[in-house]
Amino acid sequence: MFVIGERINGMFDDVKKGIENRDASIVQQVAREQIECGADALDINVGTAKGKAMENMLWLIETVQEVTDLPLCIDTTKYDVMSEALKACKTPAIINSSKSTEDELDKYVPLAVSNGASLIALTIDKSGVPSNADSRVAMGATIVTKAMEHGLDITDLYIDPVILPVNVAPKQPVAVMETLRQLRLLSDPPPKFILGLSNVSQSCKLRSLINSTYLVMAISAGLDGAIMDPTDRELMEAGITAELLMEKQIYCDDYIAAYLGNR
Ligand code: THG
Repeated sequence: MFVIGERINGMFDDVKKGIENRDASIVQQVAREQIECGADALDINVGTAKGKAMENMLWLIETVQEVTDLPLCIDTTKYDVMSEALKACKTPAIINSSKSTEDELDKYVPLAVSNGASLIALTIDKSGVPSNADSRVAMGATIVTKAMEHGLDITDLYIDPVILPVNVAPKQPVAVMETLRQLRLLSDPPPKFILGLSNVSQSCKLRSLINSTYLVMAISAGLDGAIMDPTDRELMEAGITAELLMEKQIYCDDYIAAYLGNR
């Protein structure tokens, strides 16, 4: 399971304050916690913090890189911010993200190639997130085609079929799983599949339960990883156990410790 820690996001009050006050210790503490709990990469998103997005992003990257050399997953919709952020990353980064319109893919795939970065491409086009699996699968095909056309190694490509909150979009969790099942068969080797997992439970009660149940279901449909909260211990353990049962790990009594120790 590829775990991208979601917590360095200005959407969270502590990180937002950290960015606005240029308080490195808050941000670095959140980074360390996620790494100790098993994050493989860290999402970096300035959210709605006051100030210029470019300056906030470059400060966040510099601050986080003082405590880790894990890959950073640069989460911005602004191309100029993305482009500068990639130059600031010491470890090959993950671009989060491109939509699947041809004009966006024609910009972001070459940006990934020239920076040695990986790319997350969303199944979103001009009309937004599709309501069904078929449109998502069609966009997935466009993404894979564009990656090949511009010479991006398929192992550096992540497709995100985009999950929405179950309380307002009840058909989406099933549609996303159907998309995962179909898109896995599209190429050999397949690209990797990830989700912004916590979207599924936004504004719901029992968030952690919904997140971990859906993580397990999505893993069984072919999910490889998620942008998620690694400090939620039960969530991590559910995901690791799902991978054990999908035969991605050999059983031993201490399989959770073995997983966390062997990353
Ligand atoms: N796909 C990709 N990237 C993404 C997303 C995605 N990046 C952002 C987001 N979606 C994933 N990250 C989060 C981070 C936080 C929350 C949801 C998704 C979240 N935050 C609380 C809320 O909104 O209620 C607010 C903070 C708090 O609890 O204080 O749920 O889908 N590629």
